[in-house]
Amino acid sequence: MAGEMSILGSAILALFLAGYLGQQYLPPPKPRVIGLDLGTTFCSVAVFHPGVGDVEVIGDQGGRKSIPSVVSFTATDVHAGYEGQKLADNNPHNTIYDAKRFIGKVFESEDLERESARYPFKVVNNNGSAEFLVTANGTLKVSPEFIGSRLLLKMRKMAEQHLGVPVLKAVISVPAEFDERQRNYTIRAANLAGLDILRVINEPTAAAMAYGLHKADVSNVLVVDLGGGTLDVSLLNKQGGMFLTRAMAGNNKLGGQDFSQRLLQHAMERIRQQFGVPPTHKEDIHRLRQAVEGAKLNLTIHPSATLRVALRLETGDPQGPAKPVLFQDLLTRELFEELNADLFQKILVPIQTVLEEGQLDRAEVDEVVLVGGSTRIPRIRQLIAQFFGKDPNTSVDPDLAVVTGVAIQAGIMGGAWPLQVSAIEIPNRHLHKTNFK
Ligand SMILES: *[C@@H]1O[C@H](CO)[C@@H](O)[C@H](O)[C@H]1NC(C)=O
Ligand SMILES: *[C@@H]1O[C@H](CO)[C@@H](O)[C@H](O)[C@H]1NC(C)=O
Ligand SMILES: *[C@@H]1O[C@H](CO)[C@@H](O)[C@H](O)[C@H]1NC(C)=O
Ligand SMILES: *[C@@H]1O[C@H](CO)[C@@H](O)[C@H](O)[C@H]1NC(C)=O
Ligand SMILES: CC(=O)N[C@H]1CO[C@H](CO)[C@@H](O)[C@@H]1O
Repeated sequence: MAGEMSILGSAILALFLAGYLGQQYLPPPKPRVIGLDLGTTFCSVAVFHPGVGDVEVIGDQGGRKSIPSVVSFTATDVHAGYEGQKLADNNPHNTIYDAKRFIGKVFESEDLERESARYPFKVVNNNGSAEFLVTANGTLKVSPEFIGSRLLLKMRKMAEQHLGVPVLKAVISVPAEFDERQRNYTIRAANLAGLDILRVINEPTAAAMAYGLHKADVSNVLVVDLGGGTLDVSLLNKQGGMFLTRAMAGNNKLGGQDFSQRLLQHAMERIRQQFGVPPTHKEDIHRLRQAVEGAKLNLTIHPSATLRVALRLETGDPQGPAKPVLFQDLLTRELFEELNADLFQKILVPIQTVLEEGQLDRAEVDEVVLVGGSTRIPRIRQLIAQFFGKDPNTSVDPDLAVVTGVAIQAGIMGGAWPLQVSAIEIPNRHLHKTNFK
């Protein structure tokens, strides 16, 4: 009997050992918790692979690592991401973007009217909450969280297709300034997409985690997030494994599109100088705008870029045909920096404010983290480096820093091995964001 027991015991032990050893050679388990960045203009989804300890950002059908935060309604379907954006020109009244600016927010009716005037689609007031009026398959009112849910559903499907397993759980990021209601409505958007949210994490905290700062020996982290239209600066203080947002400031009217606008104005003036008249055709201005956007991106890598755009100019004779011309102009990085010098300086204003409010000297900031595509601009990096007297952390793609950090948090929540310190946040209930215009 004792012998049998010991044989059985050995067998169990052998099985256990085989299982333990086998684990190291078997493919690691598929991640079951995804990390989501539901941005104002772009969204991304990523997972943490426990085996290799790497974050993988998941692409769409075209392999693109972010999708535009755009949802377009037609009579037969709802299109999210690039498919939605493609419809924007032909279906402007039913193509909703910037929904994040409305989610879970309570508006005074005048504020909402002012906001809605900025958009080609109709925003209506439902007892203080914003709703979008869509006329595709009949007329319907859709909520900002419904728009969010379509984007989240699209990303959930991208993840399921890529991983080959069903995905039901996620971690999601929100701006540090979001109040409890805005957080709740963001969770509701995820629930509508069939996702259970295990944790909501602040965007600047996620960016800090992307750099491994939750594990590093740092106490003060300053996060500069400069996107297409807004600048957000947050001062984080780490105590043990906890991130506390000490101060926030920003400028909700400063971003990449303002820098492009300066370049566009310059190009218009050059056209007037070369041909005597500025372009007036809508399509010409559209193409010029695209060329300028391309040149701006090139100037972050190269010292110069050439604008080359075919235009049809109206030369004064109202009956005469438009004159086809080829506009060519060399742009230098130096010129781009001159045109935007005053705007670039404005970036330092909220940085100074968070330091004052956090009662911290600039020398006490341990790490500076850059988020958002516009922080690729060399002059902006240089200004920030000069201000702090040290280089900012730039090794993570600034467009993917937030989703990378959210995926790390998702990996921790999913019980990924090796276990890591989780970034717990202290709620910033009484903190207010200072905004500059
Ligand atoms: C159009 O609306 C009707 C009524 O609300 C609904 O039953 C139908 O499923 C909708 N069709 C599509 C394609 O969304
Ligand atoms: C409108 O909102 C107020 C305050 O949030 C609430 O008390 C009231 O019940 C709401 N009315 C309707 C019709 O939903
Ligand atoms: C947010 O959701 C929680 C949990 O469902 C609830 O207790 C709380 O009252 C909600 N807060 C707001 C402001 O909606
Ligand atoms: C930007 O760079 C690419 C590749 O170097 C080039 O094909 C394109 O024409 C450039 N665009 C501008 C506006 O300089
Ligand atoms: C240039 C710079 O500051 N690099 C830092 C980025 O963050 C890591 C921590 O993960 C530091 O070790 C680097 O020195």
